[in-house]
Amino acid sequence: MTGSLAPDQAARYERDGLLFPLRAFAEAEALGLVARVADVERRFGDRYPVKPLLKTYPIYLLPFVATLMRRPAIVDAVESILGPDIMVWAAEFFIKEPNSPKFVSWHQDLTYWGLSDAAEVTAWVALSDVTVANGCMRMLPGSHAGGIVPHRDTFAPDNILSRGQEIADAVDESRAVNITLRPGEMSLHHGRMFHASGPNTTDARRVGFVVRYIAPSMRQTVGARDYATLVQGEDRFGHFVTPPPPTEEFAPDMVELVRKIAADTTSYLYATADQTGQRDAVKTGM
Ligand SMILES: O=C(O)CCC(=O)C(=O)O
Repeated sequence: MTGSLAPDQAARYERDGLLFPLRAFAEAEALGLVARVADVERRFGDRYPVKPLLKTYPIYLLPFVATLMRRPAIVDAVESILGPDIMVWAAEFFIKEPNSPKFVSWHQDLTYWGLSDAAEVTAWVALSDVTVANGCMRMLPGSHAGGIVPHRDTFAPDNILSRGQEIADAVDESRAVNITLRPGEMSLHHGRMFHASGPNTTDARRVGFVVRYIAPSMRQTVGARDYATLVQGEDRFGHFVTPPPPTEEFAPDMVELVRKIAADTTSYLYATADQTGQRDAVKTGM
């Protein structure tokens, strides 16, 4: 396999379903991005529900995000796992506000995405310092090796996940690893990895830049249409619609496009939801 991971790192990823810490950005750049995200919120917050949009569709609204997801330090590591042809299915800013009770319950990412296979890897890049106290992710090494286990929806108010989904059976947390990261470091995790994260008990924001990379052979099996952007190599399948990259911040036509994408993706993200009333507001706030 090509890419930047050393053979022992690639073997560890295959065995554990996770790998960290790897350097994605310099520390100063990562901290600068925390400020940049806050600046976007300040400038557009009176016109758009910026926070949910940063959580769901920043790659279509902010040119700098469309650039960040192509950074060789990230994509080259992903290449060692997915091979040379790589698309971005989604990217999001995962923010936990200071002293926030918001948490993420134990779940497996691929449970609700309607994708045909497991050729997916998440790069979770810490922009701020990410610690146990501010709600780092916790993962269960090796849990990716089984299938998708049953989940149930809770729609718990403090759960950040779109439907408050959680693994239905008890998770053996005694084996969990805390994914603590310095600004600019990243972890990689498999789409079937059992993972969760706790509240932010500190006075500072916890900010993660999270990119979901897939192989172009993946397909949407539940929704009618799905979206992804080629960031390296070739797409020999054409399974995804590729929107144009954003050329300016929050361009009105791209905001419209995001509304359409949100409507399309809601059909698979909530296809089996126990409650459906909160859908659109939960996803984009629009
Ligand atoms: O950022 C978090 O706390 C959780 C992120 C997560 O669940 C994911 O990236 O799959």
